[in-house]
Amino acid sequence: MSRTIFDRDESIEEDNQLSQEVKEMLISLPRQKGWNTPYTYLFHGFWFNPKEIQVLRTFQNHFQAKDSDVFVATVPKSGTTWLKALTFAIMNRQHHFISSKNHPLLSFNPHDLVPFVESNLYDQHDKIPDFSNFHEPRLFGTHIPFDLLSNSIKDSNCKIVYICRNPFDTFISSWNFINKVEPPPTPPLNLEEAFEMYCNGSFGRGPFWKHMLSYWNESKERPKNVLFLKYEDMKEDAKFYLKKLAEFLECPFTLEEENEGVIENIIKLCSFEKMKELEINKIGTFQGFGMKVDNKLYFRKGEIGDWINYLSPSMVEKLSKIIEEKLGGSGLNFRVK
Ligand code: PAP
Repeated sequence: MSRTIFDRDESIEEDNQLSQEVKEMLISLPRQKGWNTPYTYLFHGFWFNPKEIQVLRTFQNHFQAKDSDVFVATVPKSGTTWLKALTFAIMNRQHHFISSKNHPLLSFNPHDLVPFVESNLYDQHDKIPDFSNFHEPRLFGTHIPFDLLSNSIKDSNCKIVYICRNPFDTFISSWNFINKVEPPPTPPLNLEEAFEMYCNGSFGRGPFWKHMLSYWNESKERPKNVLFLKYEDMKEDAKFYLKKLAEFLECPFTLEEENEGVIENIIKLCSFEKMKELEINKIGTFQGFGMKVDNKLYFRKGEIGDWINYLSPSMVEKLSKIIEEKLGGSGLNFRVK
């Protein structure tokens, strides 16, 4: 049912970045208070701010997938930057030798090398991106849940690598991040308020459990097209998962490469410690999702279990119950420490 004139979201009425179609659609969508906008809206089961819905519509309507495309997909703060770096390094190792002093990952942030389709490419509703100078296979990033990807992607043979992370660390990483971006939420979003939003699904491309399940289920149905990885597994045995990733991308490491230490060199090049110390990641900035972000914010601690320093016992109990209720029985579980 449409809202009355007294329930208007005035912030969208004068927003010329929103098309008339999206403005009209928003009137009838369920909504609640957003963390960076007056309202966040429930669009096909997921919570987005108005600009994100606009971008999604433009992307869904116009993106033409190619069978050779590769997507790195994530819930924010699950290891996106790391997986973008690893995937870029693996896919481009014939042109960009891993041990080269000029490797692009030494002078660019992974988000500059692997653009987000929704924020860097389809961020204007009246302008369609030009892909003519993209090399193939094209490599993109996205935070869009599988269900909302364009049909063109779902119908194609392209490959999607998904990484997720235990929800405790994902939440703490997100909360630390969003209070430091430009513009920051005003007033700052406190931990308790953000936690309630995370638990009800409206924070961090949520509900997080639906986001994860959308890719988890697809990876079971179409394992040749969707590879499902976990941050904690990658931390524990990066070599094993790098080999798996390269095989999935149909560019497996040769015996010669293995003997030359190429896998170890990729792990080192993309390690948290190495990337954090690069000049570009100390002083550079990234523009995306309507925010200006200092690259250094993408490299905070890179640990498993930092949530222990933030969450109260009752918060842990509440989130554990949600995880059990929403993901129990799916076969998807996490190491949290
Ligand atoms: P995004 O979704 O906004 O791109 P994303 O890269 O997924 O962010 O998340 C950042 C987290 O990954 C940070 O976690 P933390 O807040 O718990 O510290 C960051 O430290 C971690 N991270 C970034 N790069 C790496 C890396 N090379 N290896 C391991 N973890 C990393």
